[in-house]
Amino acid sequence: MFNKEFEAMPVAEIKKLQLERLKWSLSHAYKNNRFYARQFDAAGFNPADFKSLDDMRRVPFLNKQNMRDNYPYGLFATPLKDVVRVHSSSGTTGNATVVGYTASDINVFAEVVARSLASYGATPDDILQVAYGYGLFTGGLGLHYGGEKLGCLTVPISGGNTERQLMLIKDFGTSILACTPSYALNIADYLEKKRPDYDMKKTSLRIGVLGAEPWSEAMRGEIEQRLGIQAYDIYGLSEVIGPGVSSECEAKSGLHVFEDHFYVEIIDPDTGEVLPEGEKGEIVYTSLTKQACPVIRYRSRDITRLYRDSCSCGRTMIKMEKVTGRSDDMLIIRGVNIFPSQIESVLMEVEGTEPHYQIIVDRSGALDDVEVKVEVAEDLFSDELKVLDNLKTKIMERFRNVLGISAKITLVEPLSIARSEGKAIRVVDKRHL
Ligand code: DLL
Repeated sequence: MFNKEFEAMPVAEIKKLQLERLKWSLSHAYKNNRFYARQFDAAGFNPADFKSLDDMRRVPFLNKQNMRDNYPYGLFATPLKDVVRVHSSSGTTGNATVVGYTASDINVFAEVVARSLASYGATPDDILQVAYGYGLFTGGLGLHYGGEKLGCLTVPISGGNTERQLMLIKDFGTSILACTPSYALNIADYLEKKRPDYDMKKTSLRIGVLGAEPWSEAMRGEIEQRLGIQAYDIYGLSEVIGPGVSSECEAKSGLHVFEDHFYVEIIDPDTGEVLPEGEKGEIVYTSLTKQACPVIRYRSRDITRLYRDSCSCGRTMIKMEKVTGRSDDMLIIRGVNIFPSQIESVLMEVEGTEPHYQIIVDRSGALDDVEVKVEVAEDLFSDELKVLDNLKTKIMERFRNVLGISAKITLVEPLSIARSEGKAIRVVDKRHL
């Protein structure tokens, strides 16, 4: 264990610590951030009256829209001079959510990732190849700082370029690969098709640190078998810190939430009612130690269950089940979070398109493919092919630049997308995750 004092703390003590830290975090947000002050006042909640964990029910929720409305720095609770880094999720437009970190927040971030790595059996002897994207996404730098904190030799290769990933695994003697599960499968496909001479089982690679998107037990089995590694789940979200909010251990039976830094509740996504331990619902997060960007009762939209068992690893921290679904329509495409509404607003900015479209997500091989069918204005459709081709390229470029995804664009005739009497079916997800 990287930090036994906390990871194996008796449950009663964890709860005591959480209560103390909640008092601090709630009053920090209230005193130092205008948005929280207004929210709490409107709900008639004063952190000074916060006496027990049950009082959490009186604290108002925070949602993604609140974060967007406060773009970029409106949810910061420290002066900008104390903020040393920002990350961001979902799109590169003004709709993105921006999160800030003080030096102490970065330290906590590195600590929870180091704990995660240690829980898969990583040690300072390991060589960690970080194939999550570096940049505003929390995956690359998050794993990087965690790897260094644990003392691993950390290789900042970032995502993509499979041939180079394979070369470094061999040349550097990489023992741990951190990437999305779909990229891990993509590597397996690549080896099969293009590099039958490369035997991953003969390399030093032994562990996969996989997350940032939902993946099933079946996928785990396939990755482990085809790459000859142990594959572990790492979970997190930028709003709360990034990767390392929770992590599997060698037992592979749920993810321990690092409860000394994050307070978790499960609510009914329709009513907001807190559900008893063990029931499935939406997981809600409150940060306990974050300075720059405290999150208070953040509605993640991720659906899971919380439970305590006596885990064979010795950790006492509560477990969450693998996240397999969301209570909103957010799509995760090759690790990039996208809402259909963002696709719609990109389309609507392009002249010649109609507000009728359908997003089809599928998986060919290991990676996600997106096709967007868009109806084209009547007068354009009868135009020459070149005009339509130009339109297609324009939409594709907008998708790449604004949303960060490559999509196949199919222009279709007016009225050819089925009209529905109720809600339009905007997304057809064929991935069966
Ligand atoms: O995906 C942080 C991360 C990076 C996690 C690298 C793990 C590894 P966001 O881009 O803000 O942050 O996306 C957060 O992704 O609310 C979940 O819906 C989904 N997600 C993240 N990890 C998992 C996982 C990063 N292990 C959103 N299983 C979250 C299922 C996951 N879903």
